[in-house]
Amino acid sequence: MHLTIVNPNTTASMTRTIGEAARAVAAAGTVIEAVNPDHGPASIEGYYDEVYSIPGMLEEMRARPASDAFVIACFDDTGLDAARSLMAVPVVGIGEAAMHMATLLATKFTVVTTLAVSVPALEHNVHKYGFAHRCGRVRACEVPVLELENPASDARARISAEIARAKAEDRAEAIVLGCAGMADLAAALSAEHGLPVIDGVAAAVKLAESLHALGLRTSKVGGYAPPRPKTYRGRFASAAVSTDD
Ligand code: 5HY
Repeated sequence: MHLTIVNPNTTASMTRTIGEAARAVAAAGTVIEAVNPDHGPASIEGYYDEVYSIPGMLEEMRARPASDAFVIACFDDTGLDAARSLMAVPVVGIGEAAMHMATLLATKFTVVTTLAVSVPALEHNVHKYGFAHRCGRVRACEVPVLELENPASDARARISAEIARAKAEDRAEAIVLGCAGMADLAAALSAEHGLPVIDGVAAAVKLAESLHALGLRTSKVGGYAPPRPKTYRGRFASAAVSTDD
């Protein structure tokens, strides 16, 4: 299968880290293409960044009609519903995928994300996905997204310290890493803390492969029905869909 991973921010080095994490778990025969838009925020931290990352992300998907599935590699599941409306093939968000995996392994999990500004949107997703009774807390380790890329930063130590607090205070039985940029830290942190630490990129790749292998596609009955053809004006004119789409 051809699986496209879209990093909705515009930081190519982060897209490379995400692509490597995806290829590390992909099945034989899964071709991974990791891409990011050229325009939009360098990182997504909060609602404002999120909104400006979505048009570029959707354009990257629309430019790849031959892809068998898509993964949105931002833990906020940026524009997930819009992408599922636009695309016929499965679209998996790394946030939702990681939370599903966590509930298969533990009665209670904690999400450890980057900055406090990201927490409300993630708490909203926890409720939206029906995991409010399984997620003890969404915590921020106060490491900016792009600091995850800096080998000299103390990012890993700060994430590890937050995991220790989650075990002690939330009675967390599993940890969900709340940023795509943490993808390469899961195995080491799991070994260090003796519990499952779940990376959403890997979880989403395996779920996308499963949906494809089962021949399952997004329902076009109801909320994810294709966007209706209509006029889009100004700089978004090209976002309009037609009956040929
Ligand atoms: C992410 N931001 O996974 C989110 C994490 C966050 O640019 N990639 C980003 O902090 O919301």
